[in-house]
Amino acid sequence: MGSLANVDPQLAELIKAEERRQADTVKLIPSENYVSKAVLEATGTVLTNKYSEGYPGKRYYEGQQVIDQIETLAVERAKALFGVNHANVQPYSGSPANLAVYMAFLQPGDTVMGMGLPFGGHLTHGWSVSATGKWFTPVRYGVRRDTGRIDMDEVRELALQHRPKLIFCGGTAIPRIIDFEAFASIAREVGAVLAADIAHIAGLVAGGAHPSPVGHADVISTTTHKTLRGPRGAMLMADSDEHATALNKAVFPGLQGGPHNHTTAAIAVALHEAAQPEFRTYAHQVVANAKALAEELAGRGFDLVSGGTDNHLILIDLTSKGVGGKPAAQALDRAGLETNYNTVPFDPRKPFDPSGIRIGTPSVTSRGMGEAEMRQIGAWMDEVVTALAKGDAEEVIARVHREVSELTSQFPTPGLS
Ligand code: DSN
Repeated sequence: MGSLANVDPQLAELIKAEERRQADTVKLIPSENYVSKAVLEATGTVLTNKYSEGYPGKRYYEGQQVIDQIETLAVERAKALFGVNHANVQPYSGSPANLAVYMAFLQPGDTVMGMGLPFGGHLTHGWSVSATGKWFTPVRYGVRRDTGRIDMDEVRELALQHRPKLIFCGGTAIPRIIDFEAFASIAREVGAVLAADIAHIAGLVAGGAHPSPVGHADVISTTTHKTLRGPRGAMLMADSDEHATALNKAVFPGLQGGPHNHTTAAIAVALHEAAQPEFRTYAHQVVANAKALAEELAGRGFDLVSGGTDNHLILIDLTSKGVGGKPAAQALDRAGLETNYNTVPFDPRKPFDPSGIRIGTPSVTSRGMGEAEMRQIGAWMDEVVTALAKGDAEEVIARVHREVSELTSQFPTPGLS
């Protein structure tokens, strides 16, 4: 930070403040993580100076002697880690990666089927405000009201009725195992391309803590910065040459220009880290922690969508607690517990003032916290939410914040401390 502090002390101080905030907070947002110092270092390198439109061995700019090796390394590591034949590490992030899937296999107006956003899907799976919902014809599946789980019978019925060209499985608020095999069988039956969006669970898949879509999905899309613990970026993977060729053309020149080479390098580092035995331990601990936290919350009367979790994520419907998701998330944040408010299935409230909060354990597990800490976090959440419901939370928030600070001071933040 030396030169940054000299050149732009104002910005340097803001970055320091964010470092302190991240260190002092129990980060429970399930799509976030702490990357290692090595990943951070790779991100902040001279690779940002280089244009490399094209792919290794076939570029539109000279001077690719090193960049080609870096991108090839990232691709080979992705292929080895996930056990796929092809990987593209150039998508700028999850949404552009998913757009590339449309560009590769659909024409404007074609039908796409994905999980509705309020049920746990993603904007780019055909939600109305997204280009994917405006420029394509979306069909949406959800979860059963009684179980909070995806209704595979409904998925099949909708697929048979609408004959989508593309089916997305995966999403942003799904606390249960995704049945890739069942989705693949439906996609085959209707002749659709199956895209598994594993952005949330990529690290769990890599670490053997969630079944893999490989061998079931035609295309696998993922961000690299969630459970996979890499830089902000994305990857597309496929087994067949035909699918891979279509995806590559869609990413470049279809949608993007030059890849962000500093990100590619950091992805390569993250993939190397995820291939180590410690990462398997990490992935399984993420799930064990989420289960412990879910159990604590359920025991304290919290209404968990689907009753619990199989992965890193817990979706809480706060209706029975008498508070909305937004005020709860704001109060928890002031107590040092960072969550995000979220719609829950069949939510009668609006997305910007929904009934739920979404939490997860990737970040706290990266700090080395275990089940005992999860139970403590569950207790704090209960204290804050209960006090908020009674309309008298200030004292509790202040006390919990002090206790949270004590806890976070015992668990170093990877990349920062
Ligand atoms: N914004 C991501 C998440 O929080 O799940 C999805 O794109």
